[in-house]
Amino acid sequence: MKSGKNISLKFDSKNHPDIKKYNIGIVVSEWNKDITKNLLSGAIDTLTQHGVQKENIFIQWVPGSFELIFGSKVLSEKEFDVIIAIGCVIKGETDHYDYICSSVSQGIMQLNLTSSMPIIFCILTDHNKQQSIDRSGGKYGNKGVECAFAALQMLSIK
Ligand code: DLZ
Repeated sequence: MKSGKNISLKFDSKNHPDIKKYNIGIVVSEWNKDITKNLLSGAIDTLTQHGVQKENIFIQWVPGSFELIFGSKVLSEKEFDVIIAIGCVIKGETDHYDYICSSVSQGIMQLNLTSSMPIIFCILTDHNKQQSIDRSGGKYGNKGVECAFAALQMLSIK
């Protein structure tokens, strides 16, 4: 498997005895659900395998990636330690892709500046469906797994 950079190497759960206490919010987009559900299960499996309690993971579905911004904002006003925003934007025939990608990346970036918890960007921005399949449990791994590791690493900064 061609894996690229593996951010999981930087996280060692032995150094995080408090991991059982962490509350994690996940906002996930219904659009391209065949892809986002694989990203979601990759994230949940990784979090629980490293000691996060399943009952401490809250999942909020939203219609599309554009709504990840508001969904993340709402969760950022609650008692979570970290939020993961999961989506998949696939390029179509129009400029819609560019507007959604730009809005959601700017929106999540701004929330990271204003809220007291990190919001992890787990949003595929692909040119076609095959690229998304390859990155959601296919030949390039699962971005949901990587983003779960990013979330765990960011907890240690908090
Ligand atoms: C409308 C739309 C389109 C064309 N493509 C995608 C996509 O590839 N991925 C995605 O997550 N959402 C898409 N959407 C839906 C928008 O994100 C949003 O839900 C609607 O524009 C309603 O605000």
